[in-house]
Amino acid sequence: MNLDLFNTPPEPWTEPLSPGALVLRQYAIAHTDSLLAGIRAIAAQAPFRRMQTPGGHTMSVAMTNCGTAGWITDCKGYRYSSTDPLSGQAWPAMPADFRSLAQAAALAAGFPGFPPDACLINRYPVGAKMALHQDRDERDLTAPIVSVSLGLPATFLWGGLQRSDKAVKVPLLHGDVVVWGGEARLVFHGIAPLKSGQHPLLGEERLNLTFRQAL
Ligand code: MD3
Ligand code: FE
Repeated sequence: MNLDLFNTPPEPWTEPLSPGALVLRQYAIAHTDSLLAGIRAIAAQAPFRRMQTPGGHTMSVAMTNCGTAGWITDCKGYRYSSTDPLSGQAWPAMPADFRSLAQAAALAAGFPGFPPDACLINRYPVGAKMALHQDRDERDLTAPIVSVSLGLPATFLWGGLQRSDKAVKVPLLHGDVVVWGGEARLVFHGIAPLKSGQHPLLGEERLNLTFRQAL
């Protein structure tokens, strides 16, 4: 009989979302402390900032990056840059444990040898959202993207290959990892406005890391 219901953290479990997309529930939970320490150090060098879209809007999500490339947007468009436009300096290096977590998750989802060179870090305060979009600024669209969710829960919107395709809602919780590749790589996706709440470690905030092979 198993009476140890409370002391042992659950093993991660997987939920296929659609062909090419696999949710690894709680896969990052044991790495929470090192991820948060890493993000804190990265943000000390390259602060979170709300970027401008080419259409002239300010994003509700604040962003920073680590790695040899970082995703940016401004009035000139979306792209990867090897330097942080705020400082003119290289982005902070990607911590080795960030890279190995992303690589192990990709392998678990059937994408061996994933070499992420960019990690975009998104910070959502309550009410922040991300409109439906495709990620297509990366050079090699056959490489997957690995995402890690921390803090408050979010409703992920999972659409189709056309912007007009109806989106399915998928809850993403603290510690969940999703690997998006193959047929899922160019699917339209977004995040519904973050609902208010209190996370024991992150308070009124959600963080999301996306690991990419950008260059
Ligand atoms: C599916 N971020 O940064 S993570 C993004 O929670 C982004 O901050 C969301 O969409 C967030 O571009 C969603 C899940 C995600 C990330 C990238 C994808 C899903 C994806 C790329 C292709 C397909
Ligand atoms: Fe995206």
